[in-house]
Amino acid sequence: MDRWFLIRLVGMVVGLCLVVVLWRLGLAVVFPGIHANTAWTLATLAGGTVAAVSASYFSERARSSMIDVLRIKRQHAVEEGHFRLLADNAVDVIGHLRGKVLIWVSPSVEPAFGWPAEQWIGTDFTLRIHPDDLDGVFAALAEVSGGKSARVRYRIATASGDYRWAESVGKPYIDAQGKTDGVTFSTRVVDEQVEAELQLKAGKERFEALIVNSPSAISVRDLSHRFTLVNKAFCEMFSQKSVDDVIGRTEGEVLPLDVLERSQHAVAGVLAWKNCVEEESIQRGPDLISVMTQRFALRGPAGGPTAIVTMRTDVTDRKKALEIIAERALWAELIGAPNGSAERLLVYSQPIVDIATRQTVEEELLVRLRLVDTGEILPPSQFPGPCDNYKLMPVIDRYMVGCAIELARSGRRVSVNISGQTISNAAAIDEIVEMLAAPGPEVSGRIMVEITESTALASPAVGEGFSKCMRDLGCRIALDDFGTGYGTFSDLRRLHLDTLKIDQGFVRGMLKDPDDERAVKTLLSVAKIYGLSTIAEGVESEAVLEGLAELGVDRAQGYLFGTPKPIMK
Ligand code: G
Ligand code: MN
Repeated sequence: MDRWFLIRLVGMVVGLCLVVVLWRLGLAVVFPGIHANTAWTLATLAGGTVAAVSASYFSERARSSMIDVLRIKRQHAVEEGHFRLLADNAVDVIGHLRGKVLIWVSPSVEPAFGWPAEQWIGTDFTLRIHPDDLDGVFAALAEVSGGKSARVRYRIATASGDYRWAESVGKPYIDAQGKTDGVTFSTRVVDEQVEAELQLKAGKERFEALIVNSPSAISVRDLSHRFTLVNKAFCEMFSQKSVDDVIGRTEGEVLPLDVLERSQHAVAGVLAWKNCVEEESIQRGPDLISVMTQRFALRGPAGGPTAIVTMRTDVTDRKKALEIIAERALWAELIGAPNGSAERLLVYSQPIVDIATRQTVEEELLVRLRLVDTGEILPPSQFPGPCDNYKLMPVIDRYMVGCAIELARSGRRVSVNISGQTISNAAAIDEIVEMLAAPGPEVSGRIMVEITESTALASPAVGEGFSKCMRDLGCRIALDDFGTGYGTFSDLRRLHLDTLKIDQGFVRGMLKDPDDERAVKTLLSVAKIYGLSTIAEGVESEAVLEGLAELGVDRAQGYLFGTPKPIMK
């Protein structure tokens, strides 16, 4: 029995008495002659009736308010059931935090982090958070205590000893009385999302590193012609101070006029999905460079263009290389190399005379190039193409060795020059060795191979190997232009030489210049020490020949005996 019921009961008794007394007084006033007993009886009857009517009225009201209470209670029960159902089956972890202590958490905490809910409830939640993430969580909690809702991403320790990424949304918990009581939160595991985001970030970083370090000039501009991204190579190509300096400016403010015009023209094509690759010439500092320019549009999800990417690659060197290849092919054709006919290469020869007998004992084969157009005949020093740039000397030397073999077969003693390019080309040497080996030692014994001092000693091992190879084949080896290089005598010893050819620079002036004479004498003494025969080159006068005879030089070559002439077969 509650208090309200007692109060209501007392109220009703007092009310009934009051009503009866009022009726009694009322009857006495209306009917002054009424008998007292009759008046009390009537008053009691009337009061009873009022009491009955009001009691029935009030009990009806009480009943309906009772129904309301029951209805609300039932509704609460349903709602609570719903809530339990949700809480028990939620994928997200939901909970209630008071201060740092977890006062309730949904059972879904167990599949998410590994311990059953009971082991979470009543514990300090912050102890389970990765130390590096605590600041973020506290900041979020502070925001919630300020009445707002907050979202935070952090790592939670799991029963298996590692951490999982979680994302929580929290808001103040308002109780039935409207008071704030801690924080309610909903948490979901976002490991996969975090992993994907990290990968995306790493991918983005790699992409940016590629752009920054690319040797191509890369620029991205938006649809209002403003640069949103450029790299260092771009700044270098267009003489801009820095990347930051360019970003935000328009193409018109950065690019030279001619480049700008081409860009504007090309963009129309890019937007129309055209494949845009073109060659540009760009003034870069004092140089005009060749650039290959590629452009494409970046497009949004619906396919509309959002930006234009331009990549410019400096292909000047590549272009030069291609030009060299083309020119080499032209020269190769000029000397007749491709079909082996070599009709433009001429073979000249110059006699080499024994000083004692004045007899021609052998001849040096000298190559000449006849220019088909003009008929001009050039010595090797004027073959700029094949000799210097285009590495065609092996082709020429092979041809000359072929001629030497042919002449040697017919009994002539010949001397043939082999260039440095050929000696350092293993394939060319293999071919020459094969050629010289074929006719046998009788023929190769009539052939002398000339290599210059600088060629032979450029790579001593290669020179040594080559000279040994030639000697094994039965050829003799002469060191050409002797005295012009910087080889030491011991270097020379390793070269398996037979003959030293004293350079014409010393011979021609030896009667006038005592230095030249001394040089000739020195070179001769070297030859004597090593037991090598000698040939003096560039002998143009009788007087020089006499001088050489006195010094004891073995053979001589020069205009005195004849200029180089086409070989007579
Ligand atoms: O380095 P080598 O000996 O291979 O050089 C021979 C070159 O010297 C030939 O091209 C030839 O034309 C040139 N030559 C040959 N004899 C003489 C000469 O007596 N005087 C001059 N000035 N040049 C000569
Ligand atoms: Mn020579």
